[in-house]
Amino acid sequence: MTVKTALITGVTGQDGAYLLEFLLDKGYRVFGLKRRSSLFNTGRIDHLFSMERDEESAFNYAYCDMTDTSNLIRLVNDIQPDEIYNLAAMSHVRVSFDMPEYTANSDALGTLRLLEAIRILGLKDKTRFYQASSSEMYGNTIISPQNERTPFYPRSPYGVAKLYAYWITVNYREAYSIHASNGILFNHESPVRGETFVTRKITRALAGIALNLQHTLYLGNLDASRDWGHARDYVKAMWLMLQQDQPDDYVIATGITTKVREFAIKAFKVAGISLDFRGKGINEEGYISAIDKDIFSSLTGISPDHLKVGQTVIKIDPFYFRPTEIDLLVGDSTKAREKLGWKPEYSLDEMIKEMVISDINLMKKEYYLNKGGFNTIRQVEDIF
Ligand code: NAP
Ligand code: G4F
Repeated sequence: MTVKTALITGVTGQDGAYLLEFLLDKGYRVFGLKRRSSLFNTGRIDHLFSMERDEESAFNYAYCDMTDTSNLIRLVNDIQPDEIYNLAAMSHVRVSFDMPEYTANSDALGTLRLLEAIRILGLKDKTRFYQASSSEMYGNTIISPQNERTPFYPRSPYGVAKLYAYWITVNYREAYSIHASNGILFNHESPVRGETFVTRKITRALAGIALNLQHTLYLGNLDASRDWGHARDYVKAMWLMLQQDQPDDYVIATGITTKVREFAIKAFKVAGISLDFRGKGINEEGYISAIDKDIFSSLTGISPDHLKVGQTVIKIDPFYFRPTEIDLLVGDSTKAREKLGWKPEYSLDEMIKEMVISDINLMKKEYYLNKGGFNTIRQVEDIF
């Protein structure tokens, strides 16, 4: 049996880590592209990398940036991949308002550079291409739920850059017959989600509050609704798209949308803390309305004596509002379910529980490693 070779850009990110594990399980040889950074940035994938120098490893990585055309072409030529999964991106919507040009360069032109590599190197009949497109492209659409035929109306520099990447992928498919597919993925999360996305920010802050290491979680728009799935389910859909005879574009979503406020209520509930909300607008706050001591103690290993009913734990900080917001996203993944046979396995509640337990365990470890120094715990409100 011939072993397939895959190239993953963004292998150090959330999806890169889950996809790498998935492809290695399937017997692939995988090359991951990672950026040079002054600190280790491979925490999500270290367990998959062989530490033995003389061992023929199924997973190798090379340094590359999506803005570095010559290096991308050289690497695609060296690796001659059967499949490319283009996951690398400046993926934070709020940050894209601060770094619009860089976002366009890496997310939009970066995709073009990879497609050009396939074309210039004459790999169109060998290399299949997956583009990490995003539900952010739907933006302000009034149509709900969104499917493959819903018109796009992006609302951020990130969404606009992703829209270019989407269309250039379609164009290279039609113009040069490259097997290139777009996965239009709705939000997907996990215990290794970046700490500044709202779900992980909530579960991480909850862990801090439960362990008496943090007092308040500052959030932006509590009314935004998102269709949240689990990254482990979503990387399977990426692979399925590249196994089809014909390339195509697919929406990947759960079909269920939930407000940020509701996500926070569900997360705190896992730790036995009931949350309620009072006040309006920027004065709205989340407070503890009840505590189930048994659930709390069995999860954290400590008593909840430091928490009081009535105590405010969530406040609004307008800093987290976006110049243009997307109020509601919910996807219709009928096409993927029918053509790919894909469906999500995780429920939202299962995913939230996994994230909360993971963050409580992680924070306990971090706390003890830091010998209890309060200031050494990174405060989530200090970052986006
Ligand atoms: P993520 O955790 O932010 O990972 C992004 C990856 O891209 C990281 O490995 C990052 O490297 C790398 N990267 C960023 N800029 C780069 C550059 N200029 N050159 C090379 N590498 C670069 O994102 P994710 O959640 O895994 O998402 C994966 C992809 O799917 C992204 O393209 C994202 O836009 C898209 N997407 C995500 C979702 C979602 O809900 N998660 C939904 C739809 C689409 P470092 O580790 O060094 O930062
Ligand atoms: O978690 P978020 O930052 O994710 P967002 O903006 O939906 O983008 C994510 O999903 C996209 C798919 O649709 C991906 F393409 C993209 O790469 C990324 O993975 O914010 C979700 C919602 C927003 O409406 C935001 O305004 O939560 C709201 N929110 C409220 N308070 C907050 C906060 N978001 C963040 N990051 N931080 C807050 O304090």
